[in-house]
Amino acid sequence: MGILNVTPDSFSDGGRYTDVDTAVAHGVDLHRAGAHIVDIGGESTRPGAERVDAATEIARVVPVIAGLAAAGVPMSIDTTRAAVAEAALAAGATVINDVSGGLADRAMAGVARGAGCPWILMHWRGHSRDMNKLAVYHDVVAEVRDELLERVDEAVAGGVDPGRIIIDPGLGFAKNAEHNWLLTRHLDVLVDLGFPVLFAASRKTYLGRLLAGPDGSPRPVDEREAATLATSVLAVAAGAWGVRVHDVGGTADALAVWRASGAPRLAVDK
Ligand code: PMM
Repeated sequence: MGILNVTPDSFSDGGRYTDVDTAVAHGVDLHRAGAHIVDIGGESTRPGAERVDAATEIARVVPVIAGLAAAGVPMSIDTTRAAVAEAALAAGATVINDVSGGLADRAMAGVARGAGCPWILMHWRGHSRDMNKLAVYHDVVAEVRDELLERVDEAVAGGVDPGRIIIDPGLGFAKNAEHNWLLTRHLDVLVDLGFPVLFAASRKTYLGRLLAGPDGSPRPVDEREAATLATSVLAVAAGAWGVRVHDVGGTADALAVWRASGAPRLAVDK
């Protein structure tokens, strides 16, 4: 899954693709580089981000989705709002990527049911403004698993086909670096639930901290690519269904190496 944020303020690509033609051209490039899905977002979810209204989000994403649909590019809409998802699906997106797992807008289940489309349910505890103080767990892996299963149960109770549900641990969303590493190490716990698992570590803050310079300053966002590739290979080797990344070409190359090696799924200690 290739990332295309049409926002002025996303942490990595914010501000780069606010012009429709540039955004469409980049989406086509991501698809050509090997993305099976291009994920279009119109609201930044970086920690501390302020919200925009639904009309602004729709105005940002719909022209880009229409342009990419005309070019034959498969897309997901990265939104927590049912109205935005509906507008995006009408414009040509075919997957809902909901970082709130249906919690932010209870009308989302109806949209997913009505469209019969895949719905990515990410683990989430609250909007970006508040999420750092929600990063409190006794056992992050078990709690993320159980809270994701609650989201799945509610979606299915709302009439959504379980065969259309994809789950995601939500790295960095109400999670600190240690939580992210534990979820990576024990990704098999989510994989074993039987739903496809999406893993989205690309360029996130905890990688910048891991690679901090001698003065303690985090590695800049655009110098976290090699680390991102390593997380993607680890995730796919652990059974992830997909990875959500900025550098699609590099990821495709890294995964080609993993496939050619014939390496078995990683044996993770339980
Ligand atoms: N992370 C971001 C945005 N959307 N969607 C899913 N399913 N999982 C994620 O972890 C996720 C997401 C934030 O990263 P960005 O600013 O690079 O888009």
